[in-house]
Amino acid sequence: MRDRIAIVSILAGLMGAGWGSNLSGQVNPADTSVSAEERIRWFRQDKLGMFIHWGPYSLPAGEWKGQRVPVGDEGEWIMQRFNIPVKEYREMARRMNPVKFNAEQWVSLAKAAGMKYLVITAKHHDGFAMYHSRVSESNIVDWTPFKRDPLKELSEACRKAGIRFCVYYSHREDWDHPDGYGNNWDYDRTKKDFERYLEQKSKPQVRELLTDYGPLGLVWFDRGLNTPRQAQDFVNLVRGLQPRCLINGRVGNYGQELMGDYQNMNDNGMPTGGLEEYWETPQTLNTTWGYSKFDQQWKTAGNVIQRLVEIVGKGGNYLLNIGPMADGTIPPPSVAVLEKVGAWMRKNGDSIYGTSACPLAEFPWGRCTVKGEKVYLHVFSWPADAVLRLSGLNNQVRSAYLLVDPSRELAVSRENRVISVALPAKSPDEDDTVVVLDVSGPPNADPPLITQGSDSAFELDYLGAVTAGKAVKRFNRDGKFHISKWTGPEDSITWRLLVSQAGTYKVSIRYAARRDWGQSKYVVAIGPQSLTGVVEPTGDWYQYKTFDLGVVKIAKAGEYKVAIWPAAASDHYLMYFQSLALEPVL
Ligand code: FHN
Repeated sequence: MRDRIAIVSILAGLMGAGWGSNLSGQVNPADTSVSAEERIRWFRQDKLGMFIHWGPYSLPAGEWKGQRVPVGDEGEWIMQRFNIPVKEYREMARRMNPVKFNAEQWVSLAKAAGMKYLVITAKHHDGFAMYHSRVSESNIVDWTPFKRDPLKELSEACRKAGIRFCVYYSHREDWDHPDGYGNNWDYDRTKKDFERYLEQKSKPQVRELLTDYGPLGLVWFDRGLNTPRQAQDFVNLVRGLQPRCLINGRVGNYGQELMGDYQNMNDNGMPTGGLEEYWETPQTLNTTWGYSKFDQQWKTAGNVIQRLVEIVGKGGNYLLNIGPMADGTIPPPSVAVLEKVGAWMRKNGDSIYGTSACPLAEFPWGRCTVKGEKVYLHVFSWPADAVLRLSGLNNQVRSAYLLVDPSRELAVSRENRVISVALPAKSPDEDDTVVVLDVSGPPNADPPLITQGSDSAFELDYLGAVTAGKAVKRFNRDGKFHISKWTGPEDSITWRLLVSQAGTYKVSIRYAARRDWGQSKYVVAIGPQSLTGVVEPTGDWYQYKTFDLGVVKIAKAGEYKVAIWPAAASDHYLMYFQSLALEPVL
């Protein structure tokens, strides 16, 4: 389908990026008592959290009646993998007696590793509550000889240590409750009343957690719900009882608009770069979340440090998981890795906490983070000639030094656009040595100059784009990235293009637009020329389609600016923009 073409003038207002989330892509309603920005402040500062998967599944530890959960698969899914009947699973859970559990030790390990928040499985998919629930007898206090409430003890230890206490809650999946999602081996799927499960167990348990454990940093929901309305109920429940408590992105359905306070990457996921909304990636220290006696595929401290830097350098948070054993022991290899990470964090934490995404492109030798007037260069591979080179930074460099040795200044020179820093001959830290550049003003860089591909075409997507106004680069929870939240002419996306081949180019745009977003007009400006498109609905949520926009003539080679913006203000997003293609017409 061909969109309407018209010549219009170019306009692209620049304003600060906007944040927030809502259910439908309609413009956000006014916030309630605590603003979204206020709520998420600690999360932006803290960057690193401890995730803990702990429940009755830690007892079989990856083995059930001689059958093994293969290494690489998830030990906490053992009940579902071997279709263990609820009755048998509950009998097994009776033996859970974590006499070695020591809340203060767990919390002090998190603290020593530089972690600032702790998220523990209050109930995983097996339906067993690791706290004293009055809603279901299937809980560690009433069902096991342990009789203690580990969440109570952990919440108190966290408070004492200044760590934010948070809970994971599996709100959809529940293999114990007859109406919960997922157990179709004990219960007939066709007879299930999922709403009844939500009302009888899921919501009352979330209410207990929000009522009995003091202020929670966040409730970490998992695997989404079936409808936006169901998810909104959980959002309202949390907001009503603890307005300061964060809600992660998985509260809502995966294929739908974000409803929580921030996005979660897929498990162990990593964006290519440059997201402009808050996000967090959960990752586990080996390959299972819950303890498995077979899984010895431990990440090294170096892996964890570099991963942390990469995530923080792209603007995200890192939630790193451990799977304690059934008796409450944290596997010694996890302890060893976390202690090493902690040793690095004690020396280099300034380059992580409170930093934001690096405005520069990725370097072959490492990554960067920024804070105030400082650029932290994280060197993973020490240059053979001991000279660190970087380009693209517009600021003047006042001084450079190693974060671990601020008294010794490093020589800096600049030739054309390349800054060189003279390093010591040997790397002081093989995992990551941090070089600090003290710069004039907030660090800034030119947007990347996009060059033509081998077929002479341009594919312009979120990566090289510069957003302005409310337009935001986002993760769509289906594993793809797009730009949205733009509603008016002041919200724009721009790119810098280096055209080496003059000629005629066919222009096409790829986006998703909800059914009620049709008829909105938008402008695509390519140098001095522009085209106007009319949004065509593509279906519900993230069904991306490509539309031809027409052709433009580029008379001579050179640098051009390409921009897109909504032609008029509206009360909904323009589209979920994915890419703009320019293909030469031969
Ligand atoms: O199914 C779970 C899995 O067991 C684990 O809890 C992870 C952690 O992010 N979340 C789910 C899968 O995405």
